[in-house]
Amino acid sequence: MSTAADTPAVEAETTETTLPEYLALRGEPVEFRAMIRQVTFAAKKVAAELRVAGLQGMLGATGHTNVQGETVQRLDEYANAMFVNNLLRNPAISDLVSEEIRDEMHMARHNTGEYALFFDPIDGSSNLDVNLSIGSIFSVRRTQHVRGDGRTQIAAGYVMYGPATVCVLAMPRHGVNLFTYDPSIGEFLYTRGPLRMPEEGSSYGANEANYRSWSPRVQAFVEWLRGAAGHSTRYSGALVADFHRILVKGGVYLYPSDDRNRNGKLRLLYEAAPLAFIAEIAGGRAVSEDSDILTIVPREIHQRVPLILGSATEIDHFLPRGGR
Ligand code: AHM
Ligand code: MG
Repeated sequence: MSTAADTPAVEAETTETTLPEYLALRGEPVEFRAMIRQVTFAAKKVAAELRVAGLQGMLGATGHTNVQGETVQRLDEYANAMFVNNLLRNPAISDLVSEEIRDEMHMARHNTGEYALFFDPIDGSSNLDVNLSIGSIFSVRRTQHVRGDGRTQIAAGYVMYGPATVCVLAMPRHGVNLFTYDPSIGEFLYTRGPLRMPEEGSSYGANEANYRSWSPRVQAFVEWLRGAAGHSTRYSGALVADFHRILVKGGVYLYPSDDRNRNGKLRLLYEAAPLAFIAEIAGGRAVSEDSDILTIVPREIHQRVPLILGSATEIDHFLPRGGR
């Protein structure tokens, strides 16, 4: 008969724990671990390609536009293929939704798969040709919740390709944890967590060229940030990079609606909702102009939403009294 003394203690993660080992230690099912391994495999290929893209003629546009009418960069296409080709092999995934693909991919041969995966293979594409930080965003749901609101996500994360390549993974049971890619061994290693977003920050990020076409409410909010709140501006052109700053240091990111982007610019399912999910688990919050991002039920897979995302203090200030 075994006794408590025979039960091995649950090993705690260290900076030598790889991401797959971390998920195994936390008791995540093998199918889920395989899916995250495939996501990070695609991200490792993207990170490797980014380092040599300028030498291999992989920068610049492909000459076509995607379903959103945006110019597709060569690396958008490469990253999308990396994600799709890897994930297609996983029988646990029955649905894929990508920023770069017009329709949801339902894998008929994987009809019993339990997961749906949403992703933006390259977020911040305008930074590609100038060698600045970009990211990949992903979100996992159970298949039956493909069209559910953001609270049906079971995990979300991103990989940021900056001076270091890092993966942030959020799961309600384990919080938000950070892994750093060590290219010498080809692994993402546990670095720290669970992360808490500071209650208040000292910077905000927005494309202020759009200021004149923002609503008076958004303009007043930005005036408060610049004035009474004493915030500085930090805007990189890549949502993942701007969000990562806010996750670590606090603050607020906003892409509200404007004359060109009547419903905002960012897409609900693979940009706004995953980052809102990560923010909420870390103690922050995300709203569209009038509702909580995580309560929005999508009407279509590439739907856009206004997004205001960040620390509790800043979001509280933005919301009318009843929404706090
Ligand atoms: P992308 O996924 O096609 O690159 O678009 C999303 C990007 C965000 O990363 C970024 O915050 C925003 O669009 C920048 O938009 P703008 O150039 O209008 O400031
Ligand atoms: Mg994007």
